[in-house]
Amino acid sequence: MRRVHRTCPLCEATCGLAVDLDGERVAKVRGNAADRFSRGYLCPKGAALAHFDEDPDRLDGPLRRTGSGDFEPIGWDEAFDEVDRRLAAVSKRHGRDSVALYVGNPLIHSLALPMYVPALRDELQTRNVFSTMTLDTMPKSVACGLMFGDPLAIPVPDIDRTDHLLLLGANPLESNGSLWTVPDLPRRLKALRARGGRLVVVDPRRTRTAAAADQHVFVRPGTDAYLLFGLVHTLWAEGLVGESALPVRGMAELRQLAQAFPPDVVAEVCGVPPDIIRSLARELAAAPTGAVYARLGTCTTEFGTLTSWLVEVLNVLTGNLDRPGGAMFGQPLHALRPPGEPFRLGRWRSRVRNLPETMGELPTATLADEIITPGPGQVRALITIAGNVVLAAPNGDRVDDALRGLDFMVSVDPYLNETTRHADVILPPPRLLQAPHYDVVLGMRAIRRFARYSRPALPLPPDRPSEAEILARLVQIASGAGCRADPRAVDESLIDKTLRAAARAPDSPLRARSRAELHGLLIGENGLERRLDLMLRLGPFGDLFGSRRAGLTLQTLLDEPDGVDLGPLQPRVPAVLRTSSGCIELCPEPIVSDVARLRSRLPVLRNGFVLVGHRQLRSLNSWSHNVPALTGGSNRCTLQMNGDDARRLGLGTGDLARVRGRHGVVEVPVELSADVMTGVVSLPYGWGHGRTGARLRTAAKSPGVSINSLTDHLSLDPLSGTPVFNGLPVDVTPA
Ligand SMILES: Nc1nc2c(c(=O)[nH]1)N[C@H]1C(S)=C(S)[C@@H](COP(=O)(O)OP(=O)(O)OC[C@H]3O[C@@H](n4cnc5c(=O)[nH]c(N)nc54)[C@H](O)[C@@H]3O)O[C@H]1N2
Ligand SMILES: Nc1nc2c(c(=O)[nH]1)N[C@H]1C(S)=C(S)[C@@H](COP(=O)(O)OP(=O)(O)OC[C@H]3O[C@@H](n4cnc5c(=O)[nH]c(N)nc54)[C@H](O)[C@@H]3O)O[C@H]1N2
Ligand code: SF4
Ligand SMILES: [Mo]
Repeated sequence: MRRVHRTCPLCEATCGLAVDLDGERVAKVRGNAADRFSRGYLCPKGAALAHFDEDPDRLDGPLRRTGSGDFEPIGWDEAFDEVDRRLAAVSKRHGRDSVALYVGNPLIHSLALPMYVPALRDELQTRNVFSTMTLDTMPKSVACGLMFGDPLAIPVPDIDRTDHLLLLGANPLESNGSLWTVPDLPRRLKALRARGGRLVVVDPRRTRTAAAADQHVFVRPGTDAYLLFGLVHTLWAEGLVGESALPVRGMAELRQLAQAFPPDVVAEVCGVPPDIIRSLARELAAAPTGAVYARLGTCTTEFGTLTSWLVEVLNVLTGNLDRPGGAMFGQPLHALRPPGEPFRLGRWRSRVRNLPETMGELPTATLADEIITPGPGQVRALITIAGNVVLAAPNGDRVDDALRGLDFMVSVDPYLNETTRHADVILPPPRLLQAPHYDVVLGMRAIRRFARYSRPALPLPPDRPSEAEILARLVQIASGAGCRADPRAVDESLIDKTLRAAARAPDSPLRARSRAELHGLLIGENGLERRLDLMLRLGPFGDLFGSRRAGLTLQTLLDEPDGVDLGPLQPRVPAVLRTSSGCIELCPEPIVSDVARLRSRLPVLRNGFVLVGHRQLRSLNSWSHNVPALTGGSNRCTLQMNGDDARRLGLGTGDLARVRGRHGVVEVPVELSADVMTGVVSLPYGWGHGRTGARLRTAAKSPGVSINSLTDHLSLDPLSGTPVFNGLPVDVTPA
């Protein structure tokens, strides 16, 4: 028996776990009480980590699709050979843009993925890059990119020091936070209230988080932008906007824009009484410190970017942006890629629907169009990495059909699932406990300046490549070096590139040092660790190769398996700003134009049902339903609806309802719930496992339906290209 401490890779909370191993098997998973960040917290998914890890349906080697549509096991060399040959053939014949890339959500929980996917993108040189960002976070990135100049500069609520939290469209007591790395949120929320702070939740469902709040406000789905504009309007109308200590531009214009949205006018659209709107604004302004935070339920709506913008506008107007207890910019302990030019939207457009590029990507909602529509630049080959786009994308059934038409598809994924069943080759990463862990991405969203590194808890089986090696070999293939090239060369060349750039920076202490010397100083058992060491040494607290005394290196993290905690966040304006003006832009042009769209829809009130999604505590996107320990109980795919609505339709709990969206229909059992607003129905996201060809034996027993059989690939937030997953009109009848 031995115990290892490591990070849970399943959600954004990044809890520290204590895992007891009996040989190669997990005997017990506990929250690590000694962990400096999560202090012993563990949720049911973390407790089931061993079951994820030991799932017999996880693939233990590469698969190749045969002529008859079955899969056969093949060796790793053969698999990479096939990928090389077939990708090269497509690219040679049809050009670089004919190869597309789709990267899924586990990227943000991985060390290997964020370390190689950017290099893979660079080498592929295709415009057809897609990811979950345009199904999830892009509205935030666009709003913050335009306001702060950097799409990665997304503030997080400083929960441990705040007096007031206004949460919209987020249910962190079940999701454990998103774009907000905050382990042990239940305790932190309790502490907030115990010190006299206030929690207010705005959601069309009375969620677990809403039930734990001081106040829950029902809102009509998709209308938060109106509600928040009502708050902004109130702040000005009641003289609650102070002088900003921050460098801001556009105050007068903002005030002008808000005039069209008085509480009495917006109340009708968002279903929140004007008095409540005014009191939400007053309380936020009166609190000594406070933060507004809005997440998935508000991002994936018709006005997702405007809503995300208004959140930060409120944080600025109430003096809460960038101050302790307010909404603060995260500070990872490692160096990030140097920020480029100030953020710009739409540097190019998608071929078929002319949709704007954001952060170098095109909207995933148009992936199927790019595959289906003939013509120069048509996508004919697809690489998916850690993504289940068939269940994740709007109108997923259309994506499912589109994937059948590809000339070649390769997937890096542990499962043969709804998406990878279309692949010609599947390259499975090893078990979770065979992988190292460091939070490259989530470090940016953490509420403390914290980092933790875990080496693999278990060794790789012989001849099994790590996920880092799989990806490095794909980088080599994409670069034209071929499948036989040494994957370690990728790391060494990236290290070299980073060192050159670091030495070029004005007044860099590395200028006078030889690169060979610096290479020689890096520690680590492999290229991935050496790169991490480099990022830590060059980071804001790094040792700069001895130039900064007691600075961080990988060794510091290796010596502290319970994590290195450098304390709470500190104000970062103006250093964090990348706008060309050097100021916070309150009224960037693309936003102002979109406000006109918001205004023009003001009188529109919908009749009939609208659909929203939700997440479940014991479920993880689309890929946990195969874990027996997490199935059953509350973990079912049902249509939540209000009792009054259900009775009107003659539906009771357990009855089948037929739900019709613009492109598809599903039949699903109803669950009556007083917690859902009238006129709203809600399906959990991530279900719909009943497709032939997948190898998910447990999930297939209770497949549920996919909410994305109902959503619409044409219905997007125009600025970010993100689909309307929430607030979509649907038709509900008894089945
Ligand atoms: N247990 C668990 N945890 C997870 C995941 C999981 O699948 N399971 N997934 C992870 C991922 S990828 C993400 S992105 C995060 C998401 O985490 P959160 O951002 O917390 O999102 P959800 O839990 O989906 O909750 C969204 C809420 O928005 C509400 N909502 C819907 N429409 C509207 C609207 O128009 N306005 C408002 N104000 N509210 C609305 C819904 O009722 C729902 O309660 O969770 C992560 N954590
Ligand atoms: N209608 C509706 N649609 C939604 C949402 C919604 O709320 N409503 N939520 C959206 C959101 S927030 C998100 S993030 C997306 C998620 O979209 P995706 O990321 O495409 O979907 P996931 O279900 O997270 O699938 C993750 C995939 O990665 C694989 N995987 C797991 N771990 C690893 C690993 O370590 N390495 C590799 N290579 N693969 C791994 C899993 O087997 C699975 O195939 O869906 C979006 N779609
Ligand atoms: S909250 Fe998230 S990180 Fe923590 S144990 Fe649960 S799944 Fe893992
Ligand atoms: Mo997500």
